[in-house]
Amino acid sequence: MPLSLLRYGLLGRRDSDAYFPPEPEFRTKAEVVIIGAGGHGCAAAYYLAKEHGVRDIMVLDKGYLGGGNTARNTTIIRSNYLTPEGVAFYKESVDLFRDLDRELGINLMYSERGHLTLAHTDAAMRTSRWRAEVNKHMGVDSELVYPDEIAKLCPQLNLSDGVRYPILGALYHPPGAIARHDAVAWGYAREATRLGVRFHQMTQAEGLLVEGGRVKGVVTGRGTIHCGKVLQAVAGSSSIVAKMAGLKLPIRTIPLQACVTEPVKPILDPIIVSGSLHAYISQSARGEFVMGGSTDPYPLYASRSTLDFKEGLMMHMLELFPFLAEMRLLRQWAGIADMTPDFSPVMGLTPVENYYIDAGWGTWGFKATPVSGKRMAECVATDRQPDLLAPFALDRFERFAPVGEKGAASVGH
Ligand code: PYC
Repeated sequence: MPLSLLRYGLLGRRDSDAYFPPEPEFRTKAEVVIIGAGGHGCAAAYYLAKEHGVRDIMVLDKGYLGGGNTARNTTIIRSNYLTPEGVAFYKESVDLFRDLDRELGINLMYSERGHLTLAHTDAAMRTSRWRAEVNKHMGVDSELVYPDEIAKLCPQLNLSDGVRYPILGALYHPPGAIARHDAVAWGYAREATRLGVRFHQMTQAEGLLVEGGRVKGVVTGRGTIHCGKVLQAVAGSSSIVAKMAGLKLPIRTIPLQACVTEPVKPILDPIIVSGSLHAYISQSARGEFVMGGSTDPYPLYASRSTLDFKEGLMMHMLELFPFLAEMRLLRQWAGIADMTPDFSPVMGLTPVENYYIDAGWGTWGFKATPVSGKRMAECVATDRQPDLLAPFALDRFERFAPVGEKGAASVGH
C-alpha cells in the first residue's frame, strides 16, 4: 500500500473540497444586489464580475441555489426561433453553451442531439418552413424535412397514417441539445464565488427601497442591504418582485408540468417536439425519458402535479411512441412560467433608475441562461440596453412593438 494512502487513512485529516465555500457573513452594503440565484442570476453575477470587474455583488435567493425553475426545466437548448430578433438572441446562447464546460470547468454533459418539431397540419408546415428560412438567413442550421428523412433521424417515431394526426413533416434543427441543468447554475455560481461574489440562500427580498425614482436598497428578513444597483432574475415570481419596485408587468403566471420515466438504455437520440399535440420528449444521459406538454389551462402560483396533465400528455405521447406504454413514470413536477403577451422575455432597463429586469421567460428560460447572464451583466454595468436586448425592452408593449414568438413555442399555451 502506498505510504501516502496509509498516512491519509491514519491521520484522519480530510481536506475538504466543498463545491462552494461556506456562506459569507451577511453585509448591509453592496454595489449590486441580484435577486434570484437561479441560472440567470448566477450567470449575470459571473459575467458582471468576470467581464466588467464588478465584484461587490450579493446574490439573494428565497430558497436554494438553482432550486426554482432551473431545477424544474427539461433542459432543451435550441435557437430555431421565429423572429430574427429571437433567433439572434438564442444563437448567441447556443454559441456560449457550446464552450461553457470549458469556461466554467464543470461537466455540463452538453449533448447535441438534433431537435425535430413535428408538423401535423398544413399551417404547422407553413410555420416550419418560415422558421427554417428565418433561421438560415440568420446563420442557424434548420431545415424542413419530410417523413422519409424523419424515419432515418428517429426510427422509433410512429410515422403511420393510422393515427388521428399523421406527421406531414418537421423542422429539423441539428444543434438542438440537452445539458445538465442544475450544473449550469452551480458552475456559474462557483466561478462567481471565486471572483468574490457573495451568495445568500434562504434570504428573501421582502421589499425595495426606492427614493426619487431610483432604487437604493433591498429589504430582507436578515437586514436591509443598501446598494447602487439591483437586478431581478426571479422567473415565476417576476410580477411579485417587480411590484415591490412599483412596476406592473404584462405577465401571466402559469404552471408548466413535466415528468420522467424510469431509466432505460439509450434508444432515443433526437429531441422530439409536437406543438400541435402538446407533447415533447428527450432521453436524458441517465436514460430517463423526459416529457412535458402544454402549460396548465389557468394562471396559478403553485408547483403541484395533476392527473389531468399526465392523462392529456400520454394520450398524445403514445400516438407518437407506442413503446412508451411499457414504461413506468418515476416523477412528475411543475415549474412556474411567466408568460408575456408576445411570448418573448422582458429584459433590460426599467422606469426605475438602476433597477434592471430579467423576466417573462415563459417556457424557455433555461436555454437563454448564458446569453441573458452575459447581456444583463452588460446592461447593469453600462446602464445601457445592449443591442441584442433592444427588442426585448419592457417599454415595447407601450410602443406596440411585440416580438411574436408564439409560433416557436415547443409547448401549447
Ligand atoms: O422551448 O424548447 C422549448 C421547451 C421545451 C419544453 C418547454 N420549453
